[in-house]
Amino acid sequence: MNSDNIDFGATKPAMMTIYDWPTGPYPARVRIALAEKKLQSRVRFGTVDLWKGEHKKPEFLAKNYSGTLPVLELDDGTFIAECTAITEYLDALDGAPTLTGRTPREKGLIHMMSKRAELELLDAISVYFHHATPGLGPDVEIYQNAEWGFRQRDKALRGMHYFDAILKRQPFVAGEVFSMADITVIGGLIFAGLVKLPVPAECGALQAWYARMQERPSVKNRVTMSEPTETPV
Ligand code: GTS
Repeated sequence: MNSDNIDFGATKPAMMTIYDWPTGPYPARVRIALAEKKLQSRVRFGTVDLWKGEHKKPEFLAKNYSGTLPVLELDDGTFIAECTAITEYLDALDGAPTLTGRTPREKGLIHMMSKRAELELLDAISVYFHHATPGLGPDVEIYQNAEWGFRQRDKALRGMHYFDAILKRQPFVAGEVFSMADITVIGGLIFAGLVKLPVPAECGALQAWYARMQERPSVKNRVTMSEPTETPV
């Protein structure tokens, strides 16, 4: 049986490995997706210490050329990096996608909004963290450009206003259902919390949506990865 074929009958399903840092905002995206898909029992986790720069060492770069977390390893030794790609893989495993779109229209909207959440929020905060704050420390942050970092911080704040406007008119980031796009914005707001960049007070819809998202077991239990209980709709 290869990694793509899940046999929930007699054959034991193949195990996967996630290399990540348990409290990281990008790792959170994949951890939330795993829990939403109820795949916790199919994965083991390998910790890569960001603060020691383990993600930039040759051993890890052999798994992911980009030197970033998370990375998924399949039981046949295939490595899949990039949160969007990993989420696509996990969502496709059971043949019943719930996070990346059921119809062509849903797929298009979810991918657009998830990419927008990366560009306008999550990746921008990441640049701010790595360039305009001490980031992961002088041994890891070998090049910093504070001006670029502060520009990206301001971009992220504008992004928060954008997503606030979106969430004023619809319950979820890509429309009527919870999706990968919500998970990407959640990753952005987790990172915003870590770098102490609060959601502006006037972004009430974004704040209310985030409070709702934090009630989801997948979000609440992302660090411990304990099994979910009831997931609110
Ligand atoms: N485009 C990548 C993805 O979507 O997977 C970005 C991944 C990413 O930046 N991951 C962070 C990382 O490796 C992990 S965390 O900061 O969220 O924990 N950062 C380390 C670095 O040096 O960029």
